[in-house]
Amino acid sequence: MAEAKVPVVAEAHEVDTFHPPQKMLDKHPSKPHIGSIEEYQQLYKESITQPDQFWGRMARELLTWSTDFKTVHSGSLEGGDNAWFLEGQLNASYNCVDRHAIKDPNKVAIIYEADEPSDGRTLTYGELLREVSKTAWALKQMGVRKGDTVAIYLPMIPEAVIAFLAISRIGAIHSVVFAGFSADSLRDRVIDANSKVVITTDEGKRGGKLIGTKKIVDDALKQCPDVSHVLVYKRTGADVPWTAGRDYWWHEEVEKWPSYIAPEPMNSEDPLFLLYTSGSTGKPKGVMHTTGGYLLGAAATGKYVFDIHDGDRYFCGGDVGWITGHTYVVYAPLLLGVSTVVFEGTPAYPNFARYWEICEKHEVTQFYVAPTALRLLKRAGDDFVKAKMPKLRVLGSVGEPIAAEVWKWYFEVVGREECHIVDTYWQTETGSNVITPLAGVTPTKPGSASLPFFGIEPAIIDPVSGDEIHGNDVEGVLAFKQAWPSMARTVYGAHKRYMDTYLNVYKGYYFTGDGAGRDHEGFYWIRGRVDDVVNVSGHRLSTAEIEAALIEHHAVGEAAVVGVTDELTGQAVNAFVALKDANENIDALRKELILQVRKSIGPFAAPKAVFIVPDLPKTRSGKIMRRILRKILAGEEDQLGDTSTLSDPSVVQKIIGTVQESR
Ligand code: 6R9
Repeated sequence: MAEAKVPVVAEAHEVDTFHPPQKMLDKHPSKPHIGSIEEYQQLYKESITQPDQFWGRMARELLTWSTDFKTVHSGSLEGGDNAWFLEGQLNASYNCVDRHAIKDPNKVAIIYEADEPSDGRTLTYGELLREVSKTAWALKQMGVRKGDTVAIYLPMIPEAVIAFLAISRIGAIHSVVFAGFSADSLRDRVIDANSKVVITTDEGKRGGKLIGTKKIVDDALKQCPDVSHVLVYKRTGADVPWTAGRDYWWHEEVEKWPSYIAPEPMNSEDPLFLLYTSGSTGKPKGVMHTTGGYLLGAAATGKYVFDIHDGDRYFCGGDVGWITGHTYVVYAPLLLGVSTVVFEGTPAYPNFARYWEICEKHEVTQFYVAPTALRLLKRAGDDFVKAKMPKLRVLGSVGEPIAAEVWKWYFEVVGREECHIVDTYWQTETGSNVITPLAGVTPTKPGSASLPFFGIEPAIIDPVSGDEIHGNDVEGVLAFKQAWPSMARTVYGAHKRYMDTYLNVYKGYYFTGDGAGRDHEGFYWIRGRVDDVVNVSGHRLSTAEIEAALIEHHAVGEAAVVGVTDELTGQAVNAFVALKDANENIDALRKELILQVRKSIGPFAAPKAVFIVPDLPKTRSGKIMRRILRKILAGEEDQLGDTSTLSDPSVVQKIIGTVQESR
């Protein structure tokens, strides 16, 4: 194998380089797991040149196996058949719960911070084991067997975590659908994953508002004849419609069962979960993660990126409906046996101090959130950041690039220069952080995700030639050269799509879909997606999916959706729509189209602006030129380039007119 390129580390004298603050090290309960950047470089080198040795050791150190593995890794990126820890057997819920409950059943596992600040509670590891077991029995009783898929449509309550672990305890596969998705989206995901059981609540409660989760499930299931049971947790006590023989109350079911059920030993490569994510085509992909490799990625990044130590209280503000919640609300902290905060509310309720009050109240040690929330809180003003957070050591950022001024606000105002900022780059498909600083170790530059995690060998590729660009100070698209344990194994039911999206684009590499630069010191700077994916408030959306939703409206002939820069949400969705018939009431129609997207996908995907135009800019072969629309929205009409290849170049002026009129 080729000599590993160990990233060069920034010199101390550079103005824009921040080192782990001394005050963070002073308040550390012991010391960071990794002693120095040199130690990181040494371990990194081992992880790339001797991955089997490195990951074999990590897997035995961080996870408990009921049967040890013999083969660390097999398969290749070309073949798309990567497998880790073959012959090994383990159970996710045993690793997250039992092994800690046996040691200290009274240790707090879950800190539930309810929407109303006064309503929370805590669950110990002992209680979690009992709850998970009872729920696992209830699911078994409903006919769920090893290998079956169970859908979760739940708000951020402890029962969501219990559901994850109960499902994995009996060897079933969880498929979580974010509780902000519409009935149509839920239906599609339930059908695609073949889920037989759905777990939900009567209602959800978020930011003082009620969400009719059960009603949405009822709507979705009208077209899901294969769902036999719905398990409903009573969150608010609202009166909800009931389908006898299909719907069961959580509290009534679980109380029938014993407080222990043995965990099912699973093969390392057995699927642990599916999580649907958006790509460049209209149909969401069911990204599949397997047991051993995924759990190892979660545990290893929890330990080294966030520097989690025994006794820590970890607070990730992500929702369990997205990958960030899967890996960093549930798996990483529980695998490492610390307390995880499950927060039901929003950063703005009852006011903008909520996050920091939670950090103070529960003596949070690591806090992790998306820049979109930080932008909102920065704008609300520093007066809201009054809470005392003396235990806080690590502040994480995830989901989108963080602007330097937001980074600095996080560091100075929230962290009081006593915390290490970790800007963690990763994806649903990577399972866990892949380019990221290690807390207490890696020097950081605001806006850069810094250096690769263990086992990740980044490559910058020239998108035109498809060749890797070596050396520093280079720009291109980001790919990885080597397989890593927590990488997605397939797209459920569509392995060819998996190959074509990630592994066949550049042979021998995993393609991320992001543009990136590597600076003169080997630090990585993520530039954003190069495909038709937009990132709104850290939510990953497909423009094609939104277009498909718009076209469902009877009045729409054609639609084109683009992402535009937005101060608050990072990017915002803008839609251009050409009508079948010009005689429509434009204002009413705009509202209907926004509703259409809310209904087809969910409120978070709703376009911020809808432009009704006579036609879309298309090439003679009919391909929509979204690039031109982006330029017009950015006010760069003078940089449209050659428009003579359009089938009707005159539409451009008309679109410019419509956009300008609306401003
Ligand atoms: C974890 C998550 C993945 C996409 C990814 C990239 C963007 C994530 C980032 C970041 C810049 C970071 N992204 N982390 N961009 N800096 N630290 O968000 O997963 O929802 O699958 O989105 O998010 O564009 O490709 P997912």
